[in-house]
Amino acid sequence: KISACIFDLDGVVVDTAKYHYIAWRSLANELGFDFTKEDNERLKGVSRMTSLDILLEIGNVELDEKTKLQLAEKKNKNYLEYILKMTPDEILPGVKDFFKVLKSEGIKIALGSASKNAMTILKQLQLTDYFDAIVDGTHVSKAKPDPEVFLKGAELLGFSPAECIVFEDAEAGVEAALNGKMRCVGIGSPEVLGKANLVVPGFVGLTMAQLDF
Ligand code: B16
Ligand code: MG
Repeated sequence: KISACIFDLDGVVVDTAKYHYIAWRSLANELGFDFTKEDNERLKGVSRMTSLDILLEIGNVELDEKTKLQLAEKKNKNYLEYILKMTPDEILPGVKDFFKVLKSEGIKIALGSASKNAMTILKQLQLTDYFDAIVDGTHVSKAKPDPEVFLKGAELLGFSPAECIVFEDAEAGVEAALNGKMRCVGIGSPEVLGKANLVVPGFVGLTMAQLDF
């Protein structure tokens, strides 16, 4: 039985990865090295500070904590410029219809995102009201693949992990769901998300019957 669906944000509800990429690449260029789209794949689902560590490792740059915090803030300021221009048109195909189906079936909806900008993004997309519970990067101390973010979502809704299904686009996120003893639908390619109970390319045409696993 499904009582709740918990959604990752970046890569599941909206493609913010492209804006993260622009902002991280601009920081890398300022520091004197290149940052490719492939490099950017490594940052999906990863927290802001860990993303910066990965970026600096790629550029072979070592910095003290204070400078790192300043750079992370600089990147986020740049990223926010793009986020604040987002409109509901950028909601990924099929997501809103799927939310409506869940609502009509009485299934609760929660957010489980690593992003500290999640509230801003949901507001830009005019999706805030669909969520019965929101857990984001400001509420958790342990990053995915730790299940904290999803367990908190389930707890806020008052359901056990077995009653929840998580939707994730990142490998670490799929692992987080499974570590929390939740079922998981991978949004993306089976090569990357093979551990999920079901992998689909997106929400278009996804039916409740498919979630019966
Ligand atoms: P912020 P998700 C994650 O969101 C992104 O996938 C990841 O690339 C990003 O570094 C992280 O949020 C932190 O984002 O800098 O906005 O706090 O996929 O867990 O929704
Ligand atoms: Mg994601």
